[in-house]
Amino acid sequence: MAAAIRLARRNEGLTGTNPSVACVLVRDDGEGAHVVGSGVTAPGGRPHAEPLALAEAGPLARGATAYVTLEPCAHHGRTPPCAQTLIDAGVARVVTAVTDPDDRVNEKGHAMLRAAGIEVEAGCMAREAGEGLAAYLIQKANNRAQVTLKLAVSADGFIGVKGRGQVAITGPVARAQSHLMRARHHAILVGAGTVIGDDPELTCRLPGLESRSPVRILLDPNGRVPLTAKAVTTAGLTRTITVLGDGVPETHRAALRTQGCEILPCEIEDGRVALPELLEDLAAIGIHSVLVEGGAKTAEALLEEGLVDELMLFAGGGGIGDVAEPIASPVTGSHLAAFDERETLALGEDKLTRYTVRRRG
Ligand code: AOF
Ligand code: ZN
Repeated sequence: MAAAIRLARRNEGLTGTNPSVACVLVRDDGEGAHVVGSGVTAPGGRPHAEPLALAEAGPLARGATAYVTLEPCAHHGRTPPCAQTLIDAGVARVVTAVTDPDDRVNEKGHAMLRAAGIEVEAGCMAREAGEGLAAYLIQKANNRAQVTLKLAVSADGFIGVKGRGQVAITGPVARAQSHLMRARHHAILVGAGTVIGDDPELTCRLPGLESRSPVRILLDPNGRVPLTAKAVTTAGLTRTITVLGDGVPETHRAALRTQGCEILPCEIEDGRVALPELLEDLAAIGIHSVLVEGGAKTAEALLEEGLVDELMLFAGGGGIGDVAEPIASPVTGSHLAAFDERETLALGEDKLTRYTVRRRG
């Protein structure tokens, strides 16, 4: 199952509204267990993982064990149900991690397999697989996009310096890791202040993964982002959505559209974008995961409203606070108390600690 969970990560962000699921087929003919086929949900969401793994295994699927990160589907879509495909291939045992909350499935896949005499073991490594499926599960349960908040914090507790644009806090290995995070999300989101101050490109620039740049979402309730911002001028190359309040004049909207930006209207609360509604609107247009990269106010608002599902804290080795106006990290101890610490990675001179929110109920 651990191998299947790793394989599923490969197409994260590429499968549209369908989750990226993986299936690994293992058999043991007395000489030790070995993999005879594996598959991951194809880009765009179809084919599903199971038929791909079964096609690779061919006749060797008969009598094998299938490890699947999500319960096999039970519905007739464009293809027959995966549970039926596994039955027809003669698989002996099916081990799954997460039950599919889709109404058309939700234990029906498991039931179909059991009714056909297949041994089913559900819930194997459910937590680990659930982290990879978080965008799908949160959209199903809460009807909103999943939120990962990424912050780079200096050794003295700051995330930047006012008026100084992009300040180097972490090194090249951490930067590569953050670009990998971009590739795995449907969208990357920043506030207007970050666009104005840093003029970031917000693309994935890892060699070979350039095509996996996520959609860019610019929160700009008052229409402050200049038409000369890189994220606007390159909207023809990378899909860019500007989130605007009602008060933004039509001339500015038209100019953004001419540059290739899409416009998403938003509700405003206390002068700021109403975030829960925005995340619902994003889910409704098929954007199920959002990586938030700045700035401090957007991060703080998401934390305060309990909308952060995963927190990625990069810790730089050096200090930057020895200047006039350093910007303090918005993450407080009481915010952190709502999260479970998962792991810490060493990335060159820097560290990355990953936290996931403790689910209520
Ligand atoms: C699987 N294996 O690899 C995936 C599954 O529109 P369809 O027909 O592709 O169905 C989408 C649903 O299929 C989706 O909501 C989820 O329930 C399931 N995803 N199931 O057996 C897979 N990606
Ligand atoms: Zn399926």
